[in-house]
Amino acid sequence: MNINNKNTTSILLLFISLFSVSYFTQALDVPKVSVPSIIASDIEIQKAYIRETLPGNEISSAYMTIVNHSDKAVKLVSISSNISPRIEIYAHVMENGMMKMEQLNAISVKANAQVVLQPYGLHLMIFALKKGLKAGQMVVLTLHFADQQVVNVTVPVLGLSKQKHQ
Ligand SMILES: [Cu+2]
Repeated sequence: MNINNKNTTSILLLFISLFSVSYFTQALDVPKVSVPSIIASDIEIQKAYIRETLPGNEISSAYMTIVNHSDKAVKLVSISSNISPRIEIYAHVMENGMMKMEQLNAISVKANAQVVLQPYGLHLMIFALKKGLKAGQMVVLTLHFADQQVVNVTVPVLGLSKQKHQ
């Protein structure tokens, strides 16, 4: 999936989603800890967050920007965490005018480039949560890349429950 070809609409969506994230970050009761960007080797994870779950809901989603500072492409192939046995990569695609979710095997990030995981775009689905996720909680996600690189990122849970996932 080539997400470097951004058209005006996707740039607008990106702007709106960045705006919403900072709006929610300010408006909601997010813990006053600074969340540093995690740098392991040449891969940097920025602006990561996970959605709070609604009561009784075992599904959430996670968003972040994956920055590749190296001059080789990197590929995110799997994600693990102690909160869930099943975290998968999805994209939203338009099909006959309908937005659909489609599972992907990996996310490639070109050399010296970045890929944004965001609402209505690429994202991680977290299934079969062992416990509900509450705003303010911190969750460790382990990102496994194709070249054996592993990046652990500590991600805040944000209270975005006013937005439905799909
Ligand atoms: Cu999804």
